[in-house]
Amino acid sequence: PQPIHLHDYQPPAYRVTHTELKFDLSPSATRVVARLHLERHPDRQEDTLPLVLNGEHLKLLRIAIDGQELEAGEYALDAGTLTVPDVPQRFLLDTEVEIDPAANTALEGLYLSNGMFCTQCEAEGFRRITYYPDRPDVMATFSTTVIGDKSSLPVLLSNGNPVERGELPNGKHFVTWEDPFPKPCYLFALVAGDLKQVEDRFTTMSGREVTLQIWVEEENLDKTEHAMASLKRAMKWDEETYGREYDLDLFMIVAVSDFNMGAMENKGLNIFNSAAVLTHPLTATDVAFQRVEGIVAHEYFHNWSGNRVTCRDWFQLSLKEGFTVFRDQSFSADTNSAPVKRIEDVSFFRTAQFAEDDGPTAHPVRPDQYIEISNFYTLTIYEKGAEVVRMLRNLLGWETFRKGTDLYFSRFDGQAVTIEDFVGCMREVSGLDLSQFMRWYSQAGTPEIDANGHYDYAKGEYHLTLRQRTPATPDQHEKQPLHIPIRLGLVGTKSGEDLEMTLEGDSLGKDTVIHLREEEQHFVFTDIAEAPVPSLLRGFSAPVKMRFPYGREDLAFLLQHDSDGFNRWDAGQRLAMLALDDLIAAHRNGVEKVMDVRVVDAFRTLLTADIDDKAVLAEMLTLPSEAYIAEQQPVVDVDAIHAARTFVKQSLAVALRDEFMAVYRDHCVDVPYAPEPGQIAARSLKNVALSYLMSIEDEEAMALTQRQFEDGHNMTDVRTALTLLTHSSRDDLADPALKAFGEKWAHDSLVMDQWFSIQVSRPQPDVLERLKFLMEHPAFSLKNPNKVRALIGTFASQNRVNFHRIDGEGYKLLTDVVIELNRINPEIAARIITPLTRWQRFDEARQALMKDELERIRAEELSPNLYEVVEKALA
Ligand code: BAL
Ligand code: ZN
Repeated sequence: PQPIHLHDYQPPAYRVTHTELKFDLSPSATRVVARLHLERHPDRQEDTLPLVLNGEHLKLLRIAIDGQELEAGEYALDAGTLTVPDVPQRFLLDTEVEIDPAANTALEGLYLSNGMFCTQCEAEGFRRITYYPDRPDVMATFSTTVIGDKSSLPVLLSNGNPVERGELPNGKHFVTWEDPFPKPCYLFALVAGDLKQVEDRFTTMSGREVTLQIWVEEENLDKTEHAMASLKRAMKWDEETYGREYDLDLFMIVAVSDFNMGAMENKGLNIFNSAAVLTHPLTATDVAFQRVEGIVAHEYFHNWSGNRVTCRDWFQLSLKEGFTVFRDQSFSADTNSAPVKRIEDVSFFRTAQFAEDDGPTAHPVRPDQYIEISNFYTLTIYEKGAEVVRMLRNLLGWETFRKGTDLYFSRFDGQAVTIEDFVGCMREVSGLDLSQFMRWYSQAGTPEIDANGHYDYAKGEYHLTLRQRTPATPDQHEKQPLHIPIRLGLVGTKSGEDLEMTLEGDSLGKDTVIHLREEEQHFVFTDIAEAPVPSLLRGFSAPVKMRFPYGREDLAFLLQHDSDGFNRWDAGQRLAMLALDDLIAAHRNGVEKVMDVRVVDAFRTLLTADIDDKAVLAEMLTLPSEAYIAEQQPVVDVDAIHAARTFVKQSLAVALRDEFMAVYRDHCVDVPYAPEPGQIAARSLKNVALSYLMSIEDEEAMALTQRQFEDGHNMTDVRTALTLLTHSSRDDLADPALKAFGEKWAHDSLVMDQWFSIQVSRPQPDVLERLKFLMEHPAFSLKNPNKVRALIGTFASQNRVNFHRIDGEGYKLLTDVVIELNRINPEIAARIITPLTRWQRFDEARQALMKDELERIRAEELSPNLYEVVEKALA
């Protein structure tokens, strides 16, 4: 397969103004009749241009132009295209194809999930439905008729509004849907099945009534309430925050069990992975409730940032995804605890996106080439893209940024545009020169800032030097300096307060942003009355690694005094990291491990201080994850990291046993479950405390954990308890609990996913055998992406000590699965392989084992998805 390049972009030769589709559904032989209203693109008036349409896995039955049937020699077919050399300037193209949804295990295009028909067309799935110019800059209105068996498929859905329905011979019926908003085909959707709905209404800001429907299988009707409430909150928030109103009379969400992504923003008919929409207190954790709220909002927000204004080409993917993630993050921050949302997002970002930037598939927020676009639904496009939009918001200030988004939505409504168009609006409304800022979109890799500072007592000045450098990434060896906004404060060591800052005569207040544009810059803050500790990169004001030679006392001081909640948390993480570094070294050198008392003291202060935001406190008490610690090491030593982290956790539990116990007992919420911030905070705090106590297998804690499991008040508490039991050495307690849980929830696929994850994340060495055994479990299937993620994904990405076993058995297992998935579902195969592609980060023995497995994959006949990833990994 050959890469596609951004610089080769050309407008399409022909565009579609209107698309008429008729589906006659049948599991193995669905007929799709398409009539495309085509015309030559005004910018492509070269003499002769063939009509080239995309199409894959289609059986062409008929083709006609303006009613004239084409003979065999008048068009050409290959595995990916249909070419008609000679067509008029404006014409009607009729085709009829047959497709096989039942055989479609890739879950792209039209496929069957649990007996229902559904679609996934982003990015390039529509070409598996009919011949079409499958690219986002071809936008058409759609009219879709769906025909199906009335008894097995009573519900027939597509985009827009239903305009006609009726009975047909042979027990069939039909519904016709009209979508008046021009859209690219990646936003097309169809669902047909035996579904039930819950319905609600929303009155928009201009007073229009919108019907809201969530369609699910009957047994899931009691799991839709939270998604519906989230949807209504999101609709209101987008009106109040961005002035965006919903535009159709009907908004539908459908839950499906087999889905590659989390969800999909098809116009008026969002299709969701059931895991991203269904919740019930007894089956979903607090984390799942919050995730559902965020994803429902994300897909809804796409109606403007993605659908009304879409991407010109797939290189611009972050135009809609980065912006929409920024919007959903802001919504969740406004709806829940803003500091905790930021901590969670950054904690995840610094672990996973930094690792992506540091690996063989590193790419810019706007890539300049790809082989398979579905490999680019990445943390860089989504999360780093969101950080770039966040920086823009901060550079412009909210009000000017909002003027920019208003301009963007009005100027480009109904169009397919580029990142320049978006940033151009921001430049226009602010007058700022954003030319250097644009490098954030084109330059891959994580910038590293080395900061140094000193206080000049005689002059009362604080001198801060910042140096930036972005390490080379596989396709980009030379890097340019970026425009990096750094929010900071100077915290007085005597007063514990933020100090007033003056820079070059300008009074900046106690919290300000300085702009690093050069490779190295020197900042002198004058009139600083006392020696400060700098609090740098407050709120994670730019997606960079900030290094400063903080001493442990400095960090303990910031942990107590920093006025920025995010940096207070970060100071705690840095302090724990220093202790962990020492212990990792001790483990490697076979030296006795000694716990740093400063960390113990800092934790004691946290546990006994009266901190209002319990959710932030829970985050502060959470040690950096093994994955995050690994990110900080030059060569990852999984065993030393695991041993050091376990030692810190156990030492804290021994030293602060009574404090943890008091926190646990004080935060047992005894009220009916609600996914509201106060309750969620209390549950997370008490469960963090319990996990410390269980790390030393405290007898009383063991009994409390068992009781928490048996009480079964809500899935958050039950899952925590079951995880702690399963991860303890007490198989005599864990095994009966796992058995009881597995039997109780055998009927609930999403709960069984949790049951799988809990078992394969346990640190004991028997986990590989357990995993193999679970792969034979009737509830497991390689065809279901959620199952693959729960069992294989959890093991490979979260059970680091066992996946990286020195006998290579963990690598072998993942490789075997990837090879099978290559045939079943290439998109999932190319994702699940990720941990194996990071071989450069490990010792030589593991590197060799991992590369051998990658070679074993390379020897297979690979899908373009895996080909691209494996070639990069082995380059
Ligand atoms: N557009 C793909 C799924 C999402 O990001 O919403
Ligand atoms: Zn999205």
